[in-house]
Amino acid sequence: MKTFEERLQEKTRAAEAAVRNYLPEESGFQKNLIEASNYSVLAGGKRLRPLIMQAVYEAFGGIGAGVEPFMAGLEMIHSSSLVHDDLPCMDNDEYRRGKLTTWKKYGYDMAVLAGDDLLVEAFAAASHAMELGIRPELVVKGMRVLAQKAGIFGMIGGQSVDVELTGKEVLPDQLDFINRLKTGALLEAAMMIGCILAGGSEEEVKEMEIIASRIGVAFQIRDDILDVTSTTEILGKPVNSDEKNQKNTYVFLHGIQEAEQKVEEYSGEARERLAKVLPNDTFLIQLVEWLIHREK
Ligand code: GRG
Repeated sequence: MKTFEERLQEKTRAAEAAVRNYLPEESGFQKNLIEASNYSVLAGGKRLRPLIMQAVYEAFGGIGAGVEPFMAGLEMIHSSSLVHDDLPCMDNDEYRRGKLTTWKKYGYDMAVLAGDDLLVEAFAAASHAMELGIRPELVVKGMRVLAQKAGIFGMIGGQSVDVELTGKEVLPDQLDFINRLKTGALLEAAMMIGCILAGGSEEEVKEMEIIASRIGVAFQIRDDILDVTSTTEILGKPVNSDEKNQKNTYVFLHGIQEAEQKVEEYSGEARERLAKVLPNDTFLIQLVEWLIHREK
């Protein structure tokens, strides 16, 4: 019997391979832009979103490679958000994952274009699911969720409120909204799409959305805690970045102790719901536990 760590490593490797499979060749007059895009995706990263998508797909009985194009697409969208998040007009960060951020390495202009490129190439990648045996109506459904969770009702919408409220007083409801959309929405996409492509019912997809939203908020609060308790060496990016950027975080509003309690509360609810909807799956429950106790 494999340990959780062995299964996690195996699934991370599978996610890594799926992502690499859909990256374009670096050639042509636009080679520099393609290099900048690929650099952003290949700079490291835990590959959480694609590995969660695949784990949910398998937990709902999905088999085969049909989920892989969506795994790659989702990771491209995640990478595009990190590229834009690091830009001088946003967080103005020079390091991520222990490497220079895309704009520091390729310039502000190329980084804006790389973020745009990854955002649209994600949908081109996802469309390949049709050739890999996923029914066309499920591919369209998956692509709709991908767009909705990335767009104004998802990650980009959450980021816009975060940007507007930076340096201003924020209400607890507003902060929850930001965390749920900015960070939670892509995790919702991961779990919902895994379920959709495996042929899950409307109710099951809805339940995945709720579970992922709780995991997403817990994940973001853990991120905020790490920003004040970890080190640059471990995180691969500057610590105390939220304070520098006058970011409203759960830690800033409520303190570390309450933030820790909130992480436990949200992740506990996610674990309970998972145990009900997927009683035979232990990996996802262990993954939630690992995610919220992660050190980077
Ligand atoms: C792409 C048009 C376009 C806009 C982007 C900047 C932006 C809009 C959104 C920001 C969203 C964001 C960066 C949220 C933070 C989410 C978060 C906690 C990311 C860290 O995720 P990990 O830990 O990172 O999975 P790794 O490095 O492991 O991939």
